[in-house]
Amino acid sequence: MTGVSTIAAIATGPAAGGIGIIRISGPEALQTARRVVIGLPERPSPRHAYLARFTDGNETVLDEGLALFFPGPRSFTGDDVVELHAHGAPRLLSMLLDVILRAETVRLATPGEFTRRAYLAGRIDLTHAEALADLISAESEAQVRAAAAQLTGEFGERLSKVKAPLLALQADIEGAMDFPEEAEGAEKDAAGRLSEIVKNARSLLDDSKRGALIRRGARVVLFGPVNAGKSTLFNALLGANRALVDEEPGTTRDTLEGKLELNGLAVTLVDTAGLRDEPGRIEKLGIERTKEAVASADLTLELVPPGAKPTRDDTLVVHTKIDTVTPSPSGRGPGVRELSLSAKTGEGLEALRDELFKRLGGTLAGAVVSSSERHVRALSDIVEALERASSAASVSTLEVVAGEIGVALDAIAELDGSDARTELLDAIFQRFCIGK
Ligand SMILES: Nc1nc2c(ncn2[C@@H]2O[C@H](COP(=O)(O)OP(=O)(O)OP(=O)(O)O)[C@@H](O)[C@H]2O)c(=O)[nH]1
Ligand SMILES: [Mg+2]
Repeated sequence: MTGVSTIAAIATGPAAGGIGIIRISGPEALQTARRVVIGLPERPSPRHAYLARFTDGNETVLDEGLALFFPGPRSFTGDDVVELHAHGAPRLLSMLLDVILRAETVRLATPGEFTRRAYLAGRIDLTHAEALADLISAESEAQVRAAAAQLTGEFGERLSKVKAPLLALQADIEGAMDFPEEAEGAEKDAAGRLSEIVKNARSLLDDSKRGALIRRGARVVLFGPVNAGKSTLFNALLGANRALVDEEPGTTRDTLEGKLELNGLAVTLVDTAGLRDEPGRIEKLGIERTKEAVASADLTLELVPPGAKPTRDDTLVVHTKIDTVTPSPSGRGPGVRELSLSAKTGEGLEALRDELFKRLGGTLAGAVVSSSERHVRALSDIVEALERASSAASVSTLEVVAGEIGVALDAIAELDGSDARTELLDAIFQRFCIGK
């Protein structure tokens, strides 16, 4: 016996639907399935869809559907797997699962346990498992695409283009340290080889950052003086009357969030309390929140009403209420794009949407290779260690260079799961739901 337990769970969502799937994985999968299935032959053909009847464990038939047998090791989890495709009635599925779980050798799967087994069996790697979790929780088209890009393994491929030459370099340096008479020129060569590796790591980091932004969605904050037209623009972009609008300055006191999708990119839009010199007590609290919102933004729009001037140079400037003035937006120098619009008439709104998409998503279908915040953090560590190794290569000893490369290699090992710690695994697989 393998010692692996047999697990079972409902693999489809909790709502009623056309089809509901119960998945059983482990050495007892087939025997267990027979508790509720009539119609599976003694030796079912692999991956064949058998017309089956599902019972209450006694003789009473409850439903009709399909039963499939995926013998290990060529199954998703690497164990024997049986899938029962019944109708998607939540009550029916839980009755069938109850009967299955009454078998002593079977227990309910924990969240993500099927995928965890697939990883442990070497069926998928860690980045693949995370991509699956992302795909399951994707809310926008761009999120689906980012997860898919990761699923195809492009990320792992590009990571290995950093890892392999780095391992080779480390081996050379250690050789040179052990045999100093041959070390001549190794330092010089190390710098050159490192700079190529750093370049690849950095570009992977940049692409992953963009992917992570797509995954969690971008935060766009509306910022500006009272009465600039923030709430009016907020409502116009959301296409709904979410925020109160009034000619009285200081209408908005709390931050307000709304979600929209820009050509498939998920965006959280944040309306904030307007700024002014002598705010009331509550308004002051609101302005504190405005500052926090701006600090957490991926992009801040500074709304400038007619007659006023932009105050920051890290924002996208939007001149408002152009229906009330003959346009003469103040420039910020060549090359800096400023927009003008009227949230009231809708003029300039399309150009704003285009500009937002350009700044946030760029070319979505392009070089998105990963969508994970974990990857971004790990890659930042890798790039930093490699940069330290690079500068050490020109001013310091080989030992120091080797030390920094070692740090980078450890971070890479953690990233691709070749040295994954248990708590890291827990954190990743807990993001799944039961049955996945
Ligand atoms: N003509 C015109 N009026 C506008 C436009 N946008 C907003 N307004 C008016 O300007 C006033 C203030 O608009 P709000 O959207 O509440 O401005 P705000 O920036 O949210 O103001 P606070 O919440 O007080 O900071 C309201 O009377 C709006 O109807 C516009 O594009 N054209
Ligand atoms: Mg407002």
